[in-house]
Amino acid sequence: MRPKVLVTREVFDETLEYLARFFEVESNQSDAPLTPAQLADRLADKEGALTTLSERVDAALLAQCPTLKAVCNIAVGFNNIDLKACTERGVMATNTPGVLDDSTADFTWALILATARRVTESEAWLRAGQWSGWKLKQFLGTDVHHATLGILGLGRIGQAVARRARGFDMTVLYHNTRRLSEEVEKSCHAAYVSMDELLARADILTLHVPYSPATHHIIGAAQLAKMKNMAILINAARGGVVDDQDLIEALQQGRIGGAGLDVFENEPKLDQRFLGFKNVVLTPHIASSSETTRRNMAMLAAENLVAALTTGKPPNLLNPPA
Ligand code: 8YV
Repeated sequence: MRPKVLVTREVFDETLEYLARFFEVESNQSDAPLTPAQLADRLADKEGALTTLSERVDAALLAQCPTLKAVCNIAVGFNNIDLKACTERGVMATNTPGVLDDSTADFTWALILATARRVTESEAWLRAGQWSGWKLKQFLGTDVHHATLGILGLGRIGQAVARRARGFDMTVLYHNTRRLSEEVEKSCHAAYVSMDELLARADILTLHVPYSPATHHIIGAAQLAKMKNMAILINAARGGVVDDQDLIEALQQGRIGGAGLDVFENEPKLDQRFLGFKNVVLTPHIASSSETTRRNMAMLAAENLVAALTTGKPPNLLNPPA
């Protein structure tokens, strides 16, 4: 009998067709997010799962899924998966690195430009029928070209963002837990600085760190206070990397220039006070969402699942001890 697998949210037809060549597939194509109890119920007789960030895979869930061998996330981030619990249960966990770097970097630039040049604010105003004529001082924005871009987390996505900054003749600074090789720095035209220097010098600060206990609220009141008054903060990484409460207070007090946010704490229930700021661009966690990239992410996750259950060696294994 072929192994049974669960696809927890809607995926593309080709993803299901590919999985069906190897497995008996149950898919939640209705796309309604599963409650923890529904997820446990559906996974009770499965060997594998294709998951998304909307499912929490932890010890409590795994205890109810005795046959589960692999959890393959359709995301590069895996903060929804308790890796330690997976390893203890011998459950392989995988993610989808690489395939979304360029699309996420493109979207980071969309947020940078939209925030700095007031794209969504002025569009909403125009759509509301308020444009009565051209004015010299209409929607004065902040220049992106020749500005200083600060990147916190110069990993694959951060590097793709940095490479794009060359076209805007920017100075690029970065901070990481460890400094990168000279070769990488050169290819990104990025200079390593301390966290404090990054905060103090960036005109635009963009975050590209994974979410973990170490990066929880890595940008909070103390960090925001060190930023320039006109600086723009961009977060297309993860909710929780920024302390949203502290960011809202900084915005209320005009202590930073604006923010472009694709991710939030408690998604999708973002703090409603964000909606009141004209200098904030808000998008619903879509940085990787180009048609091609989302298809590639789903297929890579499916390939991980096939490899995990047929060879025990999925290419993007996060917990080799499992
Ligand atoms: C995903 C993301 O679309 O890959 C990630 O970590 O944040 C997004 O690209 C999302 O996590 C879906 O699970």
